[in-house]
Amino acid sequence: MHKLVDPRRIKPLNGKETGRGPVIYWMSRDQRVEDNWAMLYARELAMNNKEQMVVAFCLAPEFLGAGYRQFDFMIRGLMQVEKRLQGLRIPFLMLPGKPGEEIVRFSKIIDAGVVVTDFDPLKVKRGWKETAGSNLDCALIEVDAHNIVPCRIASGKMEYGAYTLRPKINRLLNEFLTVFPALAPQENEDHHFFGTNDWQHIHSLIPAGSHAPAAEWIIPGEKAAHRAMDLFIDGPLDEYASLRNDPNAAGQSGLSPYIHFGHLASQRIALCVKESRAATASKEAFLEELIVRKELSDNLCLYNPMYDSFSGFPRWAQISLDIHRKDERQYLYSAGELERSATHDDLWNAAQTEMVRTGRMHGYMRMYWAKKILEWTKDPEEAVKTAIYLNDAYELDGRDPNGYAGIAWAMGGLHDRPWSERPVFGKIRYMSYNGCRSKFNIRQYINRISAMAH
Ligand code: FAD
Ligand code: FO1
Repeated sequence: MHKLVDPRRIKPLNGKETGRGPVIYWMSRDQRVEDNWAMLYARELAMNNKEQMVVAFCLAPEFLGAGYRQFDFMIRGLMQVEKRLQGLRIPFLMLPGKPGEEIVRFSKIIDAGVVVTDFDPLKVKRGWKETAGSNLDCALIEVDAHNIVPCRIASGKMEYGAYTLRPKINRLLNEFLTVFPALAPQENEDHHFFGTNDWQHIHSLIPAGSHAPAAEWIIPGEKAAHRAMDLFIDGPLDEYASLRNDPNAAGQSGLSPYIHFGHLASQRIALCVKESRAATASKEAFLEELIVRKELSDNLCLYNPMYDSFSGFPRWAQISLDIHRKDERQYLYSAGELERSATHDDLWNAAQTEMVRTGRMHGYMRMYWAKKILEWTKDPEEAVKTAIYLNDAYELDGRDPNGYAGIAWAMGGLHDRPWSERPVFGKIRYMSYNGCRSKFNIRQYINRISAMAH
C-alpha cells in the first residue's frame, strides 16, 4: 500500500465505500497540479486500486460575489492545470453548474469508485459537499491540501488567537512541513474518453455585469506563482520584518491571490523560505503570517459558523460595541459612497481606489480601511456586511477565510484583546489618520495611487 499522504490529512465525509471504478479528484480550493496532497491521494488510490484517475472542477454560476476579475484569473489558471495534466495523461474536466449536483452526475456517468476533494472550511463549500456526499453512490473523501498542519489536527476547537494556536502548530510542524512527492503520470490513459474543454464557452459563463476589470499586475497559474515566489525570496523577503507595514515599500510578497486560488502551496513557500539566506528575523516574521496567521483563519471558519457576522465576534467585543451602538457618528457613509471612495479621508479613499483599480490593497491599509468602515457606518452589522461586500467584490484574494478573519479582527476584536474604551469602537483596537502619518509617508502613498488612478 503506497503511503504518499499522511492519513491525518484525510477525512471520509459520507461514510460510503470506495468501490471499483475510476478515481475522481474534485478540485476546488487547491487549483494546482504539483504540491497538492488531494491530487497525490487520488493518484495513490488509483494506483492501489489499479483504476484510472480523472480531475474535475465544478464551475459555480457565481461564488460569493466574485466577478469578471476573479473568474478570469481563476479560469486562466485552470487552463494551465489542464495542460499540465495532459502531460501526465490525466484528464481534466470543467463541469459548469451547481457543484454539489454536477459532480454527482459526472460520477454516475463514469461509474466512479471514489471522489476525493480538497479541504475548505467555508460554509458554501461545506454545503456543496453535504449535497454531493449524500447523493453519491461512492465514498467522498476530503484531504487538507491547504494547511501545512491539517486544520482538524492542529486544533479541535476555535482558538482565541495566534498565541494559543502557535504552540499547537509548532509542535507538529516538523511532521508536516515535509517535501512533496512528485505526481506520477498515468500509463495507458484512454484520453479520448473525455475530450478537451471548450474554454471559449467556459469564459462566456463568467457572471455578466461584474464591474471590476481584470488585474493587470499579476499573471495567473502555477508557473507564474513560482516565479513570483522566487522573486520575493531573492529580494524583498530579506527586509520583510522592517518593510512589511510600509505601504510605500514593496515589502509584502504579493502572493495572496496565488495562495487563495491554490496556484501555490503555502507549504512550498515555507520550505523555500526556510532554505533561503534572507535575514532570520524576516524569515520568522514572514512564516508567522504564512503559517500561524493563515492557518488561524481556517481554524476560525471551521469552528465558528458565524465567521462572517457580528454575532461571530468574541463576547467581550459584542458587549462593548453594543454599549456604544448609539454613539454619534462624526461621519456616516453609505456602502455606495464608500465604494466610490467618496469620504472626507484622502488616505482611506486612496486605499479604496487601489483596491477597486488593481484588485489588491496593502496589508497595513486593509486594517485602517476596515476600522474606518466600522467608524463611519450606522452600526457594526452594517459595517461587517459592507466590508465583506467590498473586499469580496474587488480583492483578487477575497472570498477567503483570511478575509473573514481580517475583517472580524479589525472590527470585532477577533484574535485580539480589549483596548482602552472610546466612542463607537468601545474596546476595539483603534487606528487613526495621524497614527498612519507617524508610521509612513501618507502623502507619497496617496500621490502614487492617484497617479495610477488617472
Ligand atoms: P504577505 O505579508 O506577503 O504574507 C504572505 C501570506 O501570509 C499571505 O498571502 C497570507 O496567506 C498570509 N497572511 C499574511 N498576513 C495575514 C493575515 N493578517 N491574516 C491571515 N493570513 C495572512 N488575506 C487574504 O488572503 N484575503 C483577504 O480577503 C484578506 N482580507 C483582509 C481584510 C482585512 C480587513 C485585513 C486586516 C486583512 C485581510 N487579509 C486578507 C490578510 C492580509 O492582509 C493579506 O493576506 C495580505 O495582505 C496579502 O498580501 P501578501 O500575500 O503580499 O502578504
Ligand atoms: N471554487 C470552485 O470549486 N468552483 C468555482 O467556480 C469557484 C469560483 C471562485 C471564484 C472566486 C473565488 O475567489 C473563489 C472561487 N472558488 C471556486 C473557490 C476558491 O477556490 C476557494 O476554495 C475559496 O474561495 C477559499 O476557500
